[in-house]
Amino acid sequence: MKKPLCLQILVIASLSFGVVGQALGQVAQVIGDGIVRFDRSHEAREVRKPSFALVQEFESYGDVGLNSLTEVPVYSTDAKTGRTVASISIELGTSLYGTGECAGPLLRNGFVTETWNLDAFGYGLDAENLYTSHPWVLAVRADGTAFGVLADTTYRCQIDLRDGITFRAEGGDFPVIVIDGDSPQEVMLGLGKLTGTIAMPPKWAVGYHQCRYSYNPDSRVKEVVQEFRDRKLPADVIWMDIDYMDEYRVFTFDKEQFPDPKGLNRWLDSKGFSNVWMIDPGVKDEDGYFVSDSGDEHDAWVRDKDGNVYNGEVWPGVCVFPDYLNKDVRNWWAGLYEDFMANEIDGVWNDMNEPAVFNVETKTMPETNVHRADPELGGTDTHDRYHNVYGMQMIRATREGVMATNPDKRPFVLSRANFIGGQRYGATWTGDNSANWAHLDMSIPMSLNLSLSGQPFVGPDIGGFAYNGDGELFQRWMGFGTLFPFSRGHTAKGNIDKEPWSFGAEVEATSRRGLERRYRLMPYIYTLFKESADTGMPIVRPTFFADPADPALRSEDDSFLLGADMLVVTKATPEGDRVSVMPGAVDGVEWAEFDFPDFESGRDSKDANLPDLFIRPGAIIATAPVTQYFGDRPDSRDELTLIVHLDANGEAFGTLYEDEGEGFGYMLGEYLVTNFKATNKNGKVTVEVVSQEGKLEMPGREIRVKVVGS
Ligand code: NBV
Repeated sequence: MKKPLCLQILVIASLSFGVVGQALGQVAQVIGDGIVRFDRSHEAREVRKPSFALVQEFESYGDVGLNSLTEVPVYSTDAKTGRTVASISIELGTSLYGTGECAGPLLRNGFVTETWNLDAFGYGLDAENLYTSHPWVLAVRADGTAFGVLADTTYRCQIDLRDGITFRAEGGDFPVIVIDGDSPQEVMLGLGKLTGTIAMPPKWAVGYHQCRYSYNPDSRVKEVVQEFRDRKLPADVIWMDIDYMDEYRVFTFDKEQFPDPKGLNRWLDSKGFSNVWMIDPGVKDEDGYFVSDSGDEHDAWVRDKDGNVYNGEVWPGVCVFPDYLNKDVRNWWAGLYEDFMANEIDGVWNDMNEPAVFNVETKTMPETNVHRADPELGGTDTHDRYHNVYGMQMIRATREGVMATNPDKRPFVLSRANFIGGQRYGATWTGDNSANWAHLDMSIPMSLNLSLSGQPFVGPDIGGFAYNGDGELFQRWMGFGTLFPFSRGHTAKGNIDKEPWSFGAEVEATSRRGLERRYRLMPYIYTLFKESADTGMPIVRPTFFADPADPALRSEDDSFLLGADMLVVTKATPEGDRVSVMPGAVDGVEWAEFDFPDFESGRDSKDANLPDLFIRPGAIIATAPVTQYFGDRPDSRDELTLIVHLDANGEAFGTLYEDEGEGFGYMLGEYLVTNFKATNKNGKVTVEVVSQEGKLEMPGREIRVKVVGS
């Protein structure tokens, strides 16, 4: 349903910002179903810069008259700053979301953010820009219909939501793309088509990850891993932070502390642990160091405005920075992963790629530095244009390198900096947060708004990176952090230990239950990853997705939806006393609470530090027995427990996606999609398989059914 014509001309707020040259010369072309691209003028369209956000060049289906469109940006120029301004007014009752990685609450009306990737250690609630850039706003109208607006520019861009939606960007005119939809979900599907989706990760990456800055030497890594197994705390991944390197030289190993990385990785593998190792962009500028030397040979470095190789200080001291905007440089960088990955490395963590530079006020390289970008990316130009995509192009190259080395494995790359569309190359996390209640609280909306900006593979440092915090905070954070798409505990150097057992038996028990919940829900969560990879739908979604027309849900951000069928109600205050707004009943049937019996005792047990879980009326959620890691029990696919909550018609439906969890066989049909239907016939609930698709064999499995809510 498209809304009636409402041309929003002469946007109110603009006047107070000293607008000149305001004109309605903009042109529009349809580039997809419900997707329109606007340019400021015919001339602006002619010189439009290549897009980094879009997954491909979108052919226009033809020009469209502005009169036939619902949402039309009005362009102007800010007299003071010279920035190009594009504004869209909003109807009363419209709620605004997205804007990427932003501190503060879920609902963004009234906030200003700026796209400028920044190393923001210890950021606060009022931070205007953080590590990633997403010039994108999702607008949900009062009636639950929605639209999304993308300012397709890589330059520094202010997103001002104080009065409607206004983008103010440096670097000249930029296109604005509007996606119109019947619902916010439909807009998210449009964003997925436009900017691409995540690739299916290896299943181990969907498990729990344990990190700290740093686990060193290698004996400490082993100790931590052994504790997880001895204490039966499910986990899949251990991370090697920067201290494994030889004096922070990337692609090297400290000979004393990590003398045998391959041996370590093999040992980890024997314990069912996958490994992720860090690589930063800053390369120590040093003759005789192979990365520095071969980068010199490849003329790989970003240059300053005078044409000299740019030097900036980071961990190893004076560094040079690869120019990832250039294809030859990306290929060279990708090639460095061959020997590195040969140490049986599973995943790569690209940190500091805003890029972060020490000892300068801006915390990054000068905007006048020069990138020799590929012609298709826009050609040679200054850093102000390419700053926000530097990290994105780094992980693009990393991913290519990892894939070239291990062509039969699914790559896993985590990046701190990124740009909208960068979900195609890697996952992200919310950077250096702090161990306090404000950050615990904020980690929910931050993950949700990133999800609503096209990046579904996301989560915070569980437990908080900066500072210690205490057991209470840690256990509450583990309680819901184990239900985020990217689930990783992490902490900074010098802090106390923050493993699940570090705060005593009670915190360990809560953490274990949280982890066991994640592994029990793995069939459901993995199915959500597949849905996201196929369509762009977020994995965690705001609660208002349950009923986008319900105004009471619009600012609810203590709870979140995991997929469409499950609601997670957290306790985000120390007292656990804030009451979440629940989605209303569906045709008279309420969402039903459910839980899993305690793994050890088999008894139902309620843990006040864990979030409450609810299932949607009419849904079936597939769950599995607890495993300690992916591949722990290859036969565990054989047992399923279907949690069923019947709707008003006495029916429920659910989907389960399964594949090998690794490799690309699934692309050739080696998968199994099973659609279940539950029916209540005279008080007896029967579940049947209504359809199946894919070549993978259905195990002769035992399926248990647990009906809840009645
Ligand atoms: O590599 C060390 C840390 C890392 O643990 C953290 O997660 C990153 O966000 N890194 C930043 C550099 C130093 C931060 C103080």
